Amino acid sequence: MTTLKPELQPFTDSNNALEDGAELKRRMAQDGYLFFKNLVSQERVWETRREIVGLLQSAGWLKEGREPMDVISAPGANYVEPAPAYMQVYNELIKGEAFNRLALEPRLIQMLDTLFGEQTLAHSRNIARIIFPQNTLYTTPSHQDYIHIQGTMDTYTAWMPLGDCPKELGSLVVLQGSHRAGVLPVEAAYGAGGLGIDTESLPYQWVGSDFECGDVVVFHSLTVHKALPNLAEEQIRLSVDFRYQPLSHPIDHSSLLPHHNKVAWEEIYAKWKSDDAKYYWSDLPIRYAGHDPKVLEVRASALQTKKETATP
Ligand SMILES: O=C(O)CCC(=O)C(=O)O
Repeated sequence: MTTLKPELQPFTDSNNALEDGAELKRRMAQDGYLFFKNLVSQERVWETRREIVGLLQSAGWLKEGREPMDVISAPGANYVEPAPAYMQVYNELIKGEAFNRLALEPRLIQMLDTLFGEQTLAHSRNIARIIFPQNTLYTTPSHQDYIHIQGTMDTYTAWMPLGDCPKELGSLVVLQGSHRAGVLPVEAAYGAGGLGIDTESLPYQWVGSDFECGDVVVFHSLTVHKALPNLAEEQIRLSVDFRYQPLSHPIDHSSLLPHHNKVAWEEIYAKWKSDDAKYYWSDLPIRYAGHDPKVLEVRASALQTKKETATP
């Protein structure tokens, strides 16, 4: 008899293992993810939201007469990465001091040091998402980050919304245990990354929960994950995704470049109020990785699937 898998189960909260490296490792090895309530300073998350909201407001993307921090989209506004209009705002966004500093939040780094049992290397290619409502075609498809990030497979993504994010606003969900399946085949798809995995026949369970401000999910580079569609009437979903690895492992050089590599670090840092977080990786003993032939092969075969529905 086939047992039907329920669509979505809640994340397991790992706050009770924060001080226990062996237990964090065990859970990560078993489930491919760790979820924490209120790990990151809500004040810092809110500061980052405010920084980004200011840009969206100046760009005319927010509805007039509404509280800007509610991030209500202006009628007809609908922008998707990497369209030029989106990139114009995004290339300003990645200069944000609060945004970049959020990736170095002490409690998050401390948890990662405990998980790794050594110093964490935070990738400096920090990413934010501005996901408009009612644009579900571009919902982030099921994928593994390793295909995009490479370097060591022991790379972990921390995903957090910049405020409360119920599932209906398009939060992130992960396919529990799927990192054990190895590098999976991909095909062209709409949404972030442009490559999707067919998860229909995979024997794993989707897990995900409503996020409150300060909550974070951290997952392995081979863990399949996707976003839920933003089904809100008018609200934009704002979130960030940052990546980390043990310092002793090799990294792909692109992970230390600004996202999309269109803005130089000097431009990013030009208006920052303090210097201590600038080029924080420059004195670290970094090892660089070569390309993984398996990733190149999987990407090449995805090109053959490029069809009408593929991301432009
Ligand atoms: O936030 C999203 O829609 C995509 C995030 C993602 O895929 C990631 O963090 O790897």
